[in-house]
Amino acid sequence: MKITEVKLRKSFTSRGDETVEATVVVGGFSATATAPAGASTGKHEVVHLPQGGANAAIESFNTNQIIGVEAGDLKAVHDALVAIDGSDSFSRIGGATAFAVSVAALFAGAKADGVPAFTKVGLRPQMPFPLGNVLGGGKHAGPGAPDIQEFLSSPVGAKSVLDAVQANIMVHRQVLRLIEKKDPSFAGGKGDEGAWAANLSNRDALELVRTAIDSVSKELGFRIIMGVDMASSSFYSNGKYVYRREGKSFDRNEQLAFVEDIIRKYDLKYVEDPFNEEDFEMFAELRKSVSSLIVGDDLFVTNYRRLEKGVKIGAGNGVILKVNQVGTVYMARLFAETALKAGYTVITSHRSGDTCDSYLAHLAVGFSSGLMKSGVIGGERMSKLIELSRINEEHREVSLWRSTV
Ligand code: 2PG
Ligand code: MG
Repeated sequence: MKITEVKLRKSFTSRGDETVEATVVVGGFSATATAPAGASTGKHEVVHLPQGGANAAIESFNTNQIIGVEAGDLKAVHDALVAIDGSDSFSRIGGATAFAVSVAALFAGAKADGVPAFTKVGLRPQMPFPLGNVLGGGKHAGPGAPDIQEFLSSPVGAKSVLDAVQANIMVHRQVLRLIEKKDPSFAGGKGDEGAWAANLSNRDALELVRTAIDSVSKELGFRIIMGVDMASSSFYSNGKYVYRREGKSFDRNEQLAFVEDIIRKYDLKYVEDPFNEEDFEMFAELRKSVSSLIVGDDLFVTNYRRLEKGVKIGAGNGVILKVNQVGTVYMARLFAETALKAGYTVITSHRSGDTCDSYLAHLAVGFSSGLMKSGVIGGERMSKLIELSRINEEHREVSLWRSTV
């Protein structure tokens, strides 16, 4: 069915950043989506908003150019957005506007057709396990916190999404207990995504999360894997990885040795952005030496052309998929197709500044993801997790990812 109306509004993310909300109407059905925004953004992402912010983005958007476009045709919606902007960098209307319209169109189209939104992505649906950060640092927390941005937990041995959500909540609580034991003056601070922001070194943080995960896993009797998002481009400067909190800096070979060491020592099954966003070769090196998921976020920025370059040399074996890095669901689907064809695991992800929208769950299932990265607690995180659990309950025919690590 065709788009009959598009309304745009200025809105805000959980961090208070300006963003754009779109309501797309298809016949008598409408859907609304609001764009999230990152803090540790990749250099090659489309720009969130143009100069002048949300108001400028909305003013430059000619809604007439998208009326009449087939809502469920991802490519047609993408092409209309490119035509309105003048380029696929969305520098005039902002990636936020492209994102909001593209996602709302998919949902309105699904409602009009009376089918679950995840089926509209057009790939083989798969139920991902939640992957959430229980302890944080880097750009998501203050200066006393670890340099590594996210310490992650994923209950891949759980029987259902709901059990996995609960297990991650238990790990998050156990992490608090262990922090308080170490530092009785801990004031309970959290970073942008609800992960604890404590005054800990990287190694102490790794040790602590390992202990928390092991105890919850033992209590529940199923497997919970541990991971990190190093977001290392955010502390890479002049050819060095600068660990400010620890007063150390590593060249790329020392960084490789450090990452290999923590993977082995703390049994990390998931490592995101261990190297700078231009260093495809090092992602390939690490991939050869370990069996964990080595995941590119800032490296690939949901751009299938960058991924094709990575696939050629075996850079990593997993990809973060964030629709707002590239603007439209259509571009993200090209990316997911490229990843799946090359045998990479897709991890569909929230942003550190997000909203209470729950569409991420449908996108994660639709993109055939192994994991959905969306935090552990907080309203804007829980909305996605609970929606994923609803889909899991209502669509038993969609099987849960079988962990490859
Ligand atoms: C990341 C994300 C989400 P941001 O680096 O993976 O956790 O952070 O949205 O700030 O880029
Ligand atoms: Mg990341």
